[in-house]
Amino acid sequence: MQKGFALLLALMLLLGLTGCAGKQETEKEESSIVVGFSQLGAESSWRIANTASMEEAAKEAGYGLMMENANQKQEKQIDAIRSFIAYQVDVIVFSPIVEAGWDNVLTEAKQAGIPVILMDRMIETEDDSLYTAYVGADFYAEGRRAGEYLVRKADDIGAEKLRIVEICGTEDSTPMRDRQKGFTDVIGQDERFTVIDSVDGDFLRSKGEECMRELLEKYGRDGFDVIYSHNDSMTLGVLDVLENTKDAPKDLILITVDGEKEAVDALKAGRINCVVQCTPDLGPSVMKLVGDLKDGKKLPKVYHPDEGSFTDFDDLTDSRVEGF
Ligand code: GYE
Repeated sequence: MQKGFALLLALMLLLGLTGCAGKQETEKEESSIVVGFSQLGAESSWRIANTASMEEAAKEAGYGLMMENANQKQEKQIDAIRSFIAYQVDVIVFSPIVEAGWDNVLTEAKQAGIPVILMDRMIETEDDSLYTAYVGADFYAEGRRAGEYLVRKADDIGAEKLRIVEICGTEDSTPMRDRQKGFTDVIGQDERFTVIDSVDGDFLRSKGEECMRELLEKYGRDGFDVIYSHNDSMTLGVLDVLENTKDAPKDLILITVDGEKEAVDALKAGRINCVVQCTPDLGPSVMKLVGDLKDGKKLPKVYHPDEGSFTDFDDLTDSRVEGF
């Protein structure tokens, strides 16, 4: 009874949030499942595509989706999760902006008997029972792929010494930590490579641009040979600077992660050297797990999509070389 009332409230909120018209209203009312989804922000094309993937997959599955966007604020995500608990949604899905600081709110969800699926990013906790499953990329493997590309490139051009600058994603987030670690684990033992600086670009194009300006000022045109950037948005910011700088460095090796269309096009145009893929299309896998939960199935604790990379060693005219 209480749950039914909560569901009704949840649907009212959902309709209020999305401004749905009559037909959709009927569709949602028929749905027996409501998913509360806390998205962390809208910082990149990856994130925007990820939000769309969640919305489409929920619609396809016939589930109600209550979505709150936290605009990059952890407190807002915590508030959203609390409101989902109050509404007694059936499942909570969220993409944690950083790894630490979730134990309290997730304990509240657990006590309310609401399963939690982590989507895209991981949390740091001693208690694995606070989430039912994780759906998202293997960021460590992505970092390794970036490093492996660089080793191959250095072999290919016969480089003896390469100075690397790393532009990092949001501090203390899973992709930032693991993309860094995977990369360093591959190149760390090889004397040809030195990471001379690691700067914070917060996954934003505007910050990527700012970082690049500062790096050029600090090290000069010939002060570094490689940029390893943790996402495409920041890389595109770097390219904006290169395009508008007279006397810009010429043979910079640019390695990026995500695989959005603009970055893959830049790879094809010879302006980027390597794009490590990270798919934002996680909605269908998440909704599949929601369905499995509803059917009482046991979920795998971790699900990673298959991913690869596109590089200047590939045949870039192949139609499979495509961005999202
Ligand atoms: O690479 C970046 C986004 O968590 C995988 O977040 C995601 C990352 C993605 O802002 O573009």
